[in-house]
This record gives sequence, structure tokens and C-alpha cells, in this order.
Amino acid sequence: MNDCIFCKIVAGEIPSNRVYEDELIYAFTDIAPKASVHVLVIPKQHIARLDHANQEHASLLAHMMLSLPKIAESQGLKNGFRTIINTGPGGGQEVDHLHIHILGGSKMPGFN
Ligand code: D5M
Repeated sequence: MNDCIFCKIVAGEIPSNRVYEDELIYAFTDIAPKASVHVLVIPKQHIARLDHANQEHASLLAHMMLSLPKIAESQGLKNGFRTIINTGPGGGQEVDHLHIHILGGSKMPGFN
């Protein structure tokens, strides 16, 4: 966990472009955007992957989900957005700290 780059972002040890923060979650722009708006929403608590979460994390996960629309709208996505959670190597997860991608605007990858 100490080597987790997203934990270091939460701690302010690695710079990030913060777009939202509260007591439980932190949101910042993706360093390699795949769309004109590309934000990552993470729990401040280290949870490596979605499939490492359990019932103890239920309220935190709900808070993350319910925060997505206002974070997206704050970034100008008034007409909807896409969310992606990559889980494990089979899901293409590269950073082992749970994160929800918010994508919107042009050049969105994935399913249509
Ligand atoms: O997505 C991991 C995402 O994390 C990927 O889109 C790049 C992004 N990333 C990696 N390092 C940083 C920093 N330092 N700032 C902002 N964004 C970053 P995954 O779902 O794991 O493939």
C-alpha cells in the first residue's frame, strides 16, 4: 500500500489535478485522457480492486457511485457520461487502487 501511487496522490505526495474531494473520496483528472473529459474517482481508503471490496465497504462504494453525477456535471458533462471500472489484469487494471473512470465528450473508448 505504501507504494500505491493513488494513495500518494490522496496524501499530496504526488501532484494531481483535483476536481473533487470529500472525507471519503478524491477525484482528479487522468494523466492520459481517453476522452475530452477523463476523471478518476478513488476512495481515500486503499482498496486494491473492486473484487477485494466486501460488505464493510458497501456505504463507501454507494457514496462513490452517488457522487459520480455531480462530479461529471462539474466537469461540463451535462448530457451524460460513461463510467468504467477495470478489475485485475484480466480487466486491464494498471493501478492497484480501486478507481472509477468518468469519461465524456469526444473520443470515448469502449462500447456504444
Ligand atoms: O487506469 C489507470 C489510470 O490511471 C490510467 O488511465 C492512467 C491513470 N494514471 C496513472 N498515474 C496517474 C497519475 N499520477 N495521475 C493521474 N492519472 C494517472 P486502469 O483502469 O488501472 O487501467
